[in-house]
Amino acid sequence: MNTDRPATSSGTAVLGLTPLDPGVSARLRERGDAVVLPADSADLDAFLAARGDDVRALVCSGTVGAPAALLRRMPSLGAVVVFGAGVDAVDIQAADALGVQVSNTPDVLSEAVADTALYLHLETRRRFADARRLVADGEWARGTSPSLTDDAHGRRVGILGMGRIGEAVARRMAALGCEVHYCNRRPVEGSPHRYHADPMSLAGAVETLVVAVSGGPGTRGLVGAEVLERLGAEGVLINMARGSVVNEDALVRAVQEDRLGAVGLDVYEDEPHVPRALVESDRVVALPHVGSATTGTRRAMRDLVVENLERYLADGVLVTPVGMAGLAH
Ligand code: 8YV
Repeated sequence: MNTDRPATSSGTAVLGLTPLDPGVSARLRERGDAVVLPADSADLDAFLAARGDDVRALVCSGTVGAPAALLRRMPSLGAVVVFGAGVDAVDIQAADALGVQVSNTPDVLSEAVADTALYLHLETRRRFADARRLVADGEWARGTSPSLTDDAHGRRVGILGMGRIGEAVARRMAALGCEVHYCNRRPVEGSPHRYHADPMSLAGAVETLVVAVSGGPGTRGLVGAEVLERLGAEGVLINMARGSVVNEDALVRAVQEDRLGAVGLDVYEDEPHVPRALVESDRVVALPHVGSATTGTRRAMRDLVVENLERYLADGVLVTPVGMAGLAH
């Protein structure tokens, strides 16, 4: 980290980039020293040209972040405060080189995101939404029988990335009587689950593969055509981490060619765009990135964002800083 830049630099403004959690935007707008502007807008461009020098802290979401070019337009910037656990939308390397600290909102969302993985696991196996539709459409009353589905309990489930969210997913799967396998940079000490050193080995050992690893350059395309092939035509892929971790073209091909049993997705490569082939396939359960979208979790994330911002502005320290080392897979 470049330490030339003083922790509390001379500018005064806070810049919030939308789309951003409405509660965070509202909290920023209440401040006398903050502006909230849409990312990639002419207004932002004009603001940065006139007042880019004043910005000390940037607040953004986990998906609309801060590329190097944006960071460079704010020479007094000392901190990027991210509303989300994933900071892959921020150019961490550029931030580090510029002496800009980055914070995220870890822990507070792990349980909600793991609930989403559990839902996708249940849904890809039990197809409750299809069954529900039979009732809602009156088909059941007209005599249509629900189809038989697959058991969700007792499966061999692989978790790619045994961080805080991965651990929370593992607990849920273990409660369903599933045999949990995982792949991580290194084995987790004391873990009762089966370790695999690489995604190929993990995919070959399980029936359902859950992607729970952080996004970013270190994990881009980690789940590619070969891993999907290894998972096999009966296998299920679940991703509620980052779209970039899965090669979406390879996923689309596997779905189109019936080379995967089912897919449960909450994240995509180019959100909010979901490839038609995925939307239209009966094998795919697709959610609109709602992993952490509960009132309580979002409130906790919001509080942590505000805490990070205030602490940074007061004494140049972030409460939940992200280290470079924590990012690579
Ligand atoms: C949020 C997320 O939906 O935490 C993350 O990394 O992707 C989600 O919790 C996102 O940050 C909202 O902007």
